[in-house]
Amino acid sequence: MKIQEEQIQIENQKDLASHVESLDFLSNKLTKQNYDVNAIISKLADFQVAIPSWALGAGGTRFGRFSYFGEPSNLEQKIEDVGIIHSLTKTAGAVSLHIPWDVPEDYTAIKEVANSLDIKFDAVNSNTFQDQKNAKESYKYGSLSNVSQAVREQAIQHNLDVINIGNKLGSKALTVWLADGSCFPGQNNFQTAFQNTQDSLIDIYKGLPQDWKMLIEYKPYEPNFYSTVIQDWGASLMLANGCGDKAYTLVDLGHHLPNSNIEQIVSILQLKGKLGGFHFNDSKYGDDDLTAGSIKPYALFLIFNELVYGMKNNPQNPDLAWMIDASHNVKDPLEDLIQSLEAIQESYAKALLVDQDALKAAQLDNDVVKCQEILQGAFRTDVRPLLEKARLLSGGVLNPIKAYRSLDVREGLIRERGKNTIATGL
Ligand code: LRH
Ligand code: MN
Repeated sequence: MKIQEEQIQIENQKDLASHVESLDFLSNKLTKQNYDVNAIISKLADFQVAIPSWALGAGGTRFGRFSYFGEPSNLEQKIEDVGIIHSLTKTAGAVSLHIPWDVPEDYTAIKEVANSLDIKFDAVNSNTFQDQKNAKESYKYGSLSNVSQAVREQAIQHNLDVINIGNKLGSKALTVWLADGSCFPGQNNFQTAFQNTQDSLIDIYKGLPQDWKMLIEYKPYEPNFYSTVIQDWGASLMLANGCGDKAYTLVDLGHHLPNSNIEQIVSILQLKGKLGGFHFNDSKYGDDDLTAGSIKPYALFLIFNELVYGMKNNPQNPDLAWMIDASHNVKDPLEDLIQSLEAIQESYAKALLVDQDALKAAQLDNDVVKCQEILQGAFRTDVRPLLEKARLLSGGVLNPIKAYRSLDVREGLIRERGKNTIATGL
């Protein structure tokens, strides 16, 4: 399924008048406050977030999985679905593959499909948290940290194979997330597990092409429930420093213990030039992988406020990898991803309205009330007309969810694919 340009035009005609009215009102207000509205809109239009290839079907938990009919049953259909999201939002111009869930059968064909939909290949993800059929070694007791050298070598080779696959697709980064850890006290020697992981990551790092990055993702628990080798940003940072300049920390928003100050973590990683990228989602309790901005929108805004500050003041930190990592138990996967994109863009737009110089001056005056007024003034601004304009200028739709439904996209996918297709992934 491909959404045609004339369908986009017809959908936009429905909302154009109200859009122009609200944009004029907001632009006049912001221009009076010396904001460069067009500069903000072009930053939003340039801001592309990668869609996870493992989140285009219905997710599930150990308690059950409820299918969403018309799911993509191969990589080509997954990229078509990313194409649908991108043609509506114009902010999803990349896909992040997970190996072996998404090994291309025909590289030329898959690159042609992606090119035709203006989709790039972002970071590729290795998977040493599941045993593959006829694999010689098991990852039951860990992979890169495993006490068995044979298991570690199998896991290292898998990561080198993933780099090779990504290289053929034009990807420039490897994301490593390890489930490695323990479920009971005494099960692991923490130092041995950490040192094995460091040595294994260094072996993988040696296979990293010159212009690639290694993104080391941390997580406090699950599937291990007593210790996780790469449990937090500190462990990831130490391992990245142990590898070298091309290794960075990846922040998955759901991978923090309750009430963690993620914006502070993001700020300091940027200061140290070691922030590599994000897995955007939201959560109330654990790694719930819910829609970004659906539970803690102010927290997402505060993270983007630190990112905007960092993008201006921390040239030592590289361009970031922007990716979503979510799982859909009760929503249409494509609608869920569209809502995440909207929340991410909205948080970025609001953060671009923070007068960083005024905030800095208020901080130097210890004028705590004024600091909050500056932040919340930006957060309380309805920036949606700016997002709409960015989409319009990029050839997208003013209201993606409304268009997705009025174009009956899900019904169209079910007509094309039937009701029994299951997408690979979580
Ligand atoms: C682990 C994680 C990691 C992926 C997986 C699909 O919780 O966030 O990024 O490999 O989800
Ligand atoms: Mn993740």
